[in-house]
Amino acid sequence: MYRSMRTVFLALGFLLSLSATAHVNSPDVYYDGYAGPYHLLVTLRPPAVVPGVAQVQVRSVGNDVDEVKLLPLRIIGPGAKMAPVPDPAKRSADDPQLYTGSLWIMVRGSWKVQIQVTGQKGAAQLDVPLPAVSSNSQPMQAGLGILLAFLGLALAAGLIGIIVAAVRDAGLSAGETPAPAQARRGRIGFAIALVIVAAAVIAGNQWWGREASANARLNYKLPNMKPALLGGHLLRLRLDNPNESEPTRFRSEQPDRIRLDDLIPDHGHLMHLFIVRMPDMKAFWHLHPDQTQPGDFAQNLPMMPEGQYRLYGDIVHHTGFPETEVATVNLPAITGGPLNGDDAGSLDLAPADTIAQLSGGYRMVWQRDAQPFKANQPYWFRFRIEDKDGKPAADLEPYMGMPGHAVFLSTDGNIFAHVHPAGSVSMAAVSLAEGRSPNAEMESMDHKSSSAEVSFPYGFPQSGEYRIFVQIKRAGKVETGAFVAKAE
Ligand SMILES: [Cu+2]
Repeated sequence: MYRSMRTVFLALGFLLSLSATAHVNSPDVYYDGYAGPYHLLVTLRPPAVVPGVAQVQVRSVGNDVDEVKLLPLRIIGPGAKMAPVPDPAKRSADDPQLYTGSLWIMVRGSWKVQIQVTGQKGAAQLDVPLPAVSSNSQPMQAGLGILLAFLGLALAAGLIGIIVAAVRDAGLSAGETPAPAQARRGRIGFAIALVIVAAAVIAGNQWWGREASANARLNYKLPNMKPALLGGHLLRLRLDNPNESEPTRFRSEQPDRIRLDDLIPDHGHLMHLFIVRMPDMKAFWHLHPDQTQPGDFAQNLPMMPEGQYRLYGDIVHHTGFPETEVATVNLPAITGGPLNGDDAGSLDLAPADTIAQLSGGYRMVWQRDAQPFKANQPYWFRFRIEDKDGKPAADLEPYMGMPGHAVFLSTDGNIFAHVHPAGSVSMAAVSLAEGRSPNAEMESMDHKSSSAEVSFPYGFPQSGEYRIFVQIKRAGKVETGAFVAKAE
């Protein structure tokens, strides 16, 4: 029987109750950057519901900052230039290098927080991207609901009472009892007032219900891409766009979906695809599929053992809004071809506590202390590359314009973050936030790595077990180290 090409549609089942953009279930932004001469470590916690309040924490690495002000702005478009008055951040009483503040984010989408610093070396600023979505709807607390219902009932009864008194008693002098005609007018007034008040309450309830369901529809849903295997080694990915784009003025109108024809490259590629074998997480690849048409990507797979794999596809929209498209697939053994370009990975990674073996006797050493990690705390994850004699590696090269790339992944696969030395934000969004072209970040980057150490700012969003995959480039080859981590 002749079969030119066999298409196997793969089963996928990837349902998550939680969701977040730009990574999976890891919405907070950790950023290591410079406002002019001032070195800052920034943590942004977007609100769970938009409109809502974002929490901002700015830590000055040096001792030279006097004042920090915060300003939320859209990344692109007219809103990017319409600056409201910045809010001063509060300096911590116990830690003078720590500044905190909160900002109202009124609309979902691609934001940045402008951090204005004044200090001993003058004034400077840093723009940090902040993607904001509603990830859930807060139901009203039962106690508050009962209280408000009771108060509402009292208001309605009071209104009816006032109307009855007005039509029945207004013409009477004090102590006089209403005549039968007035009492009848009172009863008619009562009936009419009851109908009007009841109609107002029912209409109000329906209006509120429509608003609430419109809000629930605006909750961010994690996009599930659809994978298919063609010809035994070509992975085709059809992206999913389950979310609406900008909020429409009238929510009952049919809203637009987030577009997929507006993707911009992030550190050189339209998609960064991470493939991790489950549940052992010993096989890991960082690949860069080609876009065949808007919303469709294709990737030639390397040699892969049969098994279940989790896929995480990072993309960035023209607004700087990042998303991670996810899928779970069962793949047969794939003969595959050699990796090329920036594609890299390994099919047999033993996870290390602190020392990961690289090729040629080199090692990647995690510079961690014995302290356990606490969830939602910013940390610097530092890794030193050393040669077989334990001396710092002298031949590190940039990999896609950066000293290193890291993936933080919970062992159940439900928390994923793709992090760089500058932090957990999309590098394309950083360039846009600074008013430059999306790939300016790469071009401006220092193309020699002078240090044998690479560091990543990040915080675990929840307690649990994690794997950290760290990729560096040395002697023309990308190497991956895998580490186990636990957050409390
Ligand atoms: Cu990367």
